[in-house]
Amino acid sequence: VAWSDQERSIITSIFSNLDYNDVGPKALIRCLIVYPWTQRYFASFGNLYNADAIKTNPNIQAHGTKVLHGLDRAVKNMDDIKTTYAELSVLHSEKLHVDPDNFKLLADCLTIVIAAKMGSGFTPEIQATFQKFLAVVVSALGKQYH
Ligand code: HEG
Repeated sequence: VAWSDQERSIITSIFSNLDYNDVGPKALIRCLIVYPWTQRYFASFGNLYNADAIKTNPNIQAHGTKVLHGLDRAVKNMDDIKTTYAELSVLHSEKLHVDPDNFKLLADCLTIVIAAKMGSGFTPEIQATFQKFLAVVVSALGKQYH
């Protein structure tokens, strides 16, 4: 995947202005509520009984922040995202048995949360770059499935 200087600066700028503790949980919470079948992987996280329970579950909040920080590795290694995520892909495939279709769902929820935060600053050009970045991440996370 080739990245222009403009795309690199857009991605760096989005992540350097990100409130991880707010955006990470919001994206994961949205994914679990909008696509309830994604809840099945979090059975050990406690009460996910309804939207309120999901929103206030501290394990979900902590995990949302952790997943968002997981994207830092892609930001720092934009030229080799596939290798960067090889191990994480194996973990999601062989240990967690997460259906890889779900990566796209979480990525879309993250885009929506960031769009809502950036408002009119989330221009079509910025959306194009952000979605390209997430598409590469989603593909890399799915690479070790067979
Ligand atoms: Mg995954 C663990 C990142 C999507 C379910 N996820 C993790 C971990 C990271 C991560 C960094 C911790 C790994 C470790 O402990 O070594 N996850 C990550 C990214 C993305 C993603 C970057 C996509 C953008 N994860 C994802 C999706 C699901 C899921 C879509 C399920 C719907 N992840 C999952 C579970 C765990 C992790 C169940 C283990 C949680 C735990 O038991 O603590």
